Amino acid sequence: MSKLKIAIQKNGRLSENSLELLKNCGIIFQNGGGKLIAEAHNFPIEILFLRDDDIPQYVEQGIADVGIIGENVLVESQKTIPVVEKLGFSTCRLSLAIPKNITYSGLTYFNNKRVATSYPNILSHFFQSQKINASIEVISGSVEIATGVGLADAICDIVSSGSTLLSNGLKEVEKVFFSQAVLVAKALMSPEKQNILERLIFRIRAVRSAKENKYILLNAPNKKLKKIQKILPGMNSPTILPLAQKGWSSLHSVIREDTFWDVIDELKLAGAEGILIIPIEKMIV
Ligand code: PRT
Ligand code: ZN
Repeated sequence: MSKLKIAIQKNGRLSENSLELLKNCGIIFQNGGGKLIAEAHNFPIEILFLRDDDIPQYVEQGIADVGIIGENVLVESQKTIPVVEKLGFSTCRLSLAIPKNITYSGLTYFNNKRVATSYPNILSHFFQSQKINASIEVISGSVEIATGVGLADAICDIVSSGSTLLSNGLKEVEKVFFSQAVLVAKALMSPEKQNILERLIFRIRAVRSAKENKYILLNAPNKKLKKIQKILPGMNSPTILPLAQKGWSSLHSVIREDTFWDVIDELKLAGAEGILIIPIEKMIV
């Protein structure tokens, strides 16, 4: 029976989340001891541990069938491999930054300037689209020190919290590209592998929906239920069960985690009591 080969980052900012995603999908495998390949015990999948920059090539050449990488690495690689699912973790942006004591006058500031980056393809595409004529200095690491040592007037690098820029005396002035981890797949796959991939994506979606949603239980007097239902943007109509106490009911529903904090006060005002919020293990919609 054929197995789907998935390439994930061996060691770095994508590794932990990639491993956790597979684990939450119920896929069990032995990891560690510097192994480069692991086989899952309970799902037809083989895991290849690679440097993230190598993953697009492995997938393009079909050595791996699918891979998890940042969109920044995918777009920079210029490989035409399709994204089959966005994964929502390792979010970051590629930004232009300049020394913080320089007054920024807008994008034209970059005309005739030297910009250091490890992302020459994304950056030159951006400059072209904005009709900016800058020279790009390609360096592979420690980009944030390039202005300090006189290699460049500005940098274009990955930003997440922004603290690396700050501690290097730089300020973010333009956001060039937004990135998150994505699942990429080779263009042509056997029907058998395609089927495994679809099963994997199904599980990934169930894991992600579960993370984004919470199960909510609350008690309320029957006469207040209508109002409470209006406040709750549940996935379907809520379940309402009578309580032992006459005239009261328990209401169960699913709520998005990010909207919960917005509606909690409203719910209490509307008469909800004993509100419980419970994590969902998996959610099939
Ligand atoms: O060894 P390998 O080649 O596999 O890994 P790598 O060193 O090339 O990449 P790695 O592990 O650093 O990052 C992998 C991916 O994580 C990137 O391609 C991005 O898609 C994503 N990601 C998310 C980040 C960050 N956040 C991030 N903050 N990648 C890098 N950074 C770095 C950035 O380069 C800068 O030095 O963190 C610093 C900025 O962070 P803040 O929080 O101070 O702004
Ligand atoms: Zn890398």
